[in-house]
Amino acid sequence: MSKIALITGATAGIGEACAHIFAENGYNLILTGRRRERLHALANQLNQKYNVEIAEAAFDVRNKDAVIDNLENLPDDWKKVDVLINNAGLSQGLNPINEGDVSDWETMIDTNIKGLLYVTKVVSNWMIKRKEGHIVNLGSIAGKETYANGNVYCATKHAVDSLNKAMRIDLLPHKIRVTGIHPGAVETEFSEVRFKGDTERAKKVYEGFDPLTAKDIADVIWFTVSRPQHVNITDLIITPTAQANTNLLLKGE
Ligand code: NDP
Ligand code: 8X3
Repeated sequence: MSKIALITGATAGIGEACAHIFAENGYNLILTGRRRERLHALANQLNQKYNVEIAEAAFDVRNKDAVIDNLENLPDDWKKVDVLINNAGLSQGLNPINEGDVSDWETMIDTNIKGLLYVTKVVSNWMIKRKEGHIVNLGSIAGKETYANGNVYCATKHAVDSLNKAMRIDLLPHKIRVTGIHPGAVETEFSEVRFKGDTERAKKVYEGFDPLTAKDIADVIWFTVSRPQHVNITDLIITPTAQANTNLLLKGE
């Protein structure tokens, strides 16, 4: 039986790029995200290209009951998940803390922290039964540093960094590998989502330098997962060459 990877947020960006590279390497996939039609289109595309099986589960990671229902209702064979990629996440807004929109804060906290926890609780228990598995958590350079107006997004990614360490400790007895991936600027739909559909503003974020692509990050994730079983890559920060940290990005050279 082929290995299985469950990818949250597979409808765009890094999650979608992971779906491609894992399918290329023969993994059967459980693809999740809210946009059902995108999941379906991706599954069709991968089915045509690769000899793999794909399960689609459209749900919002913020909805605890929907997470549990969708995952627990998968057929038993699909619960033998080898790799969980906790990728679904987003940023909303870029304002000083006193001007922040409380509903944006709640969206980020509910998605990036609570959603990741709901999925992890279900899938880690499946892995524990089999005494194997690998969990990859998408943190961010924003989880290692804090930048102006990034306040709550940075806080959620610091929480992911902490949970990544916690999972490594708590799941150690069960031989589950846990890896934190912390990208800098990756050109995806991320800034479009942050700026709520303002594509002009989003485009400007990536002007004047070569940003990372979703595939750059998916390649690194695949590298961590494809190491021999006794090797765990605990934590990686990946930036564009033009980026030293969250405050120092060389544009227009
Ligand atoms: P995209 O916006 O391109 O993709 C985000 C994915 O997350 C989409 O598939 C989206 O699916 C899914 N998602 C968002 N909210 C929910 C939700 N409530 N329920 C289920 N799925 C959800 O962004 P990226 O690919 O760039 O981001 C992926 C991860 O990488 C995020 O955790 C992000 O914080 C992190 N990251 C991104 C960086 C960047 O510069 N781009 C840098 C560092 C980290 P749908 O809308 O269909 O639900
Ligand atoms: C996304 C990278 O620097 O825009 O996590 O927050 S940043």
